[in-house]
Amino acid sequence: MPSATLNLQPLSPACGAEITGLDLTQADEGAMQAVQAALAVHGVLFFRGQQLTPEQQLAVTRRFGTVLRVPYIRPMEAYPDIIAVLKEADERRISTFGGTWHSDFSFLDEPPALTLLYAIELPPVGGDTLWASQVAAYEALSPGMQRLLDPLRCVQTAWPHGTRGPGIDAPVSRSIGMVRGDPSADREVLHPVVRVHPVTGRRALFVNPVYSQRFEGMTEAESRALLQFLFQHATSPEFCCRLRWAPGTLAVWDNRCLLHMAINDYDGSRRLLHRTTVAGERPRGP
Ligand SMILES: O=C(O)CCC(=O)C(=O)O
Repeated sequence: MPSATLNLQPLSPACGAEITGLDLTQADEGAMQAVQAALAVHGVLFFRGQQLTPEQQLAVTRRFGTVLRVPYIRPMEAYPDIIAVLKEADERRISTFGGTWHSDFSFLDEPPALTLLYAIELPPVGGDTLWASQVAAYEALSPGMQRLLDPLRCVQTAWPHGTRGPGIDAPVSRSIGMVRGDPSADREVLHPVVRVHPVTGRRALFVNPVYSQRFEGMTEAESRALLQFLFQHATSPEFCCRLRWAPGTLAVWDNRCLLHMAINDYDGSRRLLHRTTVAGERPRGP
């Protein structure tokens, strides 16, 4: 199945495309190649109308690569490779999982390449998710700023995740079990500020306000102004797309070249999605 036969609708010029009429549990090798090619172009794909049991989601995840069992968040009891992203209707005025711009688990030595998020139960309105292309963000910078950033590395850590940024005053949803004291999360890892994508070869910004702490060899105070500029620049509206979920929507995104965040605007409603991840490689700079 050549890519021309995918029923694909881009959501914004920078990133995101919706695919209809494809049952991922039945897709043949040719269709999966077309999907991989579309993912390289759009960064995040939205497959409407899927019907996935946890086993089927794991099988679909395996079509994209090796399933990664992530640390730090308690998985579903029966499925150690799936996280239930849940906020209950009675969890009001509380921060939600992924409610600040981030790239998934960028504090790991080898952060996940892809994340698959499958919508099961949604608020009648709200609970959308945003993505921002970090290739577009990098390419919009001046040559002088690109030259400054290209050789830099940044300290990434999951500690003290949740104590900085917009969620600072709010307790994290009780429905998400964070495993504190996990040695793979509670430490510092150095990653390039500009990441070269292993498939496309394109350069992308690779810092985020949840996990990126300071530049290598600099203090937090010295790093702050430039990091703040990058966090703000990286999420400019023209680099973004926004998904309105429906039950049965599966989003697949590439953490190597996108940031994302969940919009926490649906107090009083239950929202449940199942999340799996595909293993990635150690980020490489220019
Ligand atoms: O719930 C969402 O929309 C996004 C959750 C998230 O940030 C994640 O799965 O990494």
